[in-house]
Amino acid sequence: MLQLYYAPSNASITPHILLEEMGLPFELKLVDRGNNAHKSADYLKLNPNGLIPVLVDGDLVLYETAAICLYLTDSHPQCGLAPAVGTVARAHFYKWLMWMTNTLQPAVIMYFYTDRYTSATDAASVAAIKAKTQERMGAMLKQLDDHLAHSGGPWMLGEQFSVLDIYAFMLGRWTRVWQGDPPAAQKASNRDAWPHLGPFMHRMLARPAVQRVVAREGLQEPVI
Ligand SMILES: N[C@@H](CCC(=O)N[C@@H](CS)C(=O)NCC(=O)O)C(=O)O
Repeated sequence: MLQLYYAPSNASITPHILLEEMGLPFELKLVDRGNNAHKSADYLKLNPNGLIPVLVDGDLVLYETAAICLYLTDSHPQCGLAPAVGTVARAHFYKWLMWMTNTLQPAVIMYFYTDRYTSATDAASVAAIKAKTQERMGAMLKQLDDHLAHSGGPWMLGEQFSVLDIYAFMLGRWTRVWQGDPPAAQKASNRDAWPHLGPFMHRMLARPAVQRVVAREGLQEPVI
C-alpha cells in the first residue's frame, strides 16, 4: 500500500489531499517534527534533504512534492487529475506546477525560515529580508489571483479540477495571515481580501476530500 510520510499542514498536505481526491488506499506515517524526526538517520535514508513529504510505493521512495504529485497523477490517469501528456493543457499544467514549486513555494519558505538565508543575526537584518520576501510574495499572489480571474472556470485549468488546485490551496493556506496584501480590514481573513483567490480557497475548502484532510490533520481555524 502507498505510504505518505507527513506532518500536519506541511507540504505533505498536497499529496494527502490528492490521495483523498483520487480515492486511493494509503497509509499515513506521522513524522514527528517536535522530536526532529525528519532529521533522524532513518528518515534521511528516505529523504536526504530531511524534508517532508516522502511517498513510498513498494520499492519506490520519492521526495519532492511536485514529483510525488506527478507520479500519482500519471500512474492513475483514470482519476483525471492532470491533463493528458502532449496537450496544450498539459503544457500550462507543467508551467503552473513548476511555478508553484520553484517560485512561489521557495519564497514562502524563505519567509518562514529567514534565518537560513542570512548570516546576520540582528533583528533588523532578518526583518528586512522578511519584508522584501513578503513584497515579492504579494506580486506572486496577485499573479495567481489574476490567473484565477481569467482561467475560464472555477479552477486553475478552468473547468478541469486538477492537482494544481490542491497545490495552490496549500500555498494559499500558508500565506493566509500575511499583512500587506490588498487591505483586509473588515474581512474574516486576509485571504478574503483577494477577489479571486479568496473565493477559490473557499471552493477548495468545501470539497469533501479537503474536509477529511483538514479534520485528520487537525488544522485549526482559520484554515484559509
Ligand atoms: N521542495 C520540497 C520542500 C519541502 C519542505 O520544505 N518541507 C518542509 C515542511 S512544509 C520541511 O520539511 N521543513 C523542515 C525543514 O526545513 O527542516 C518539497 O516540495 O517537497
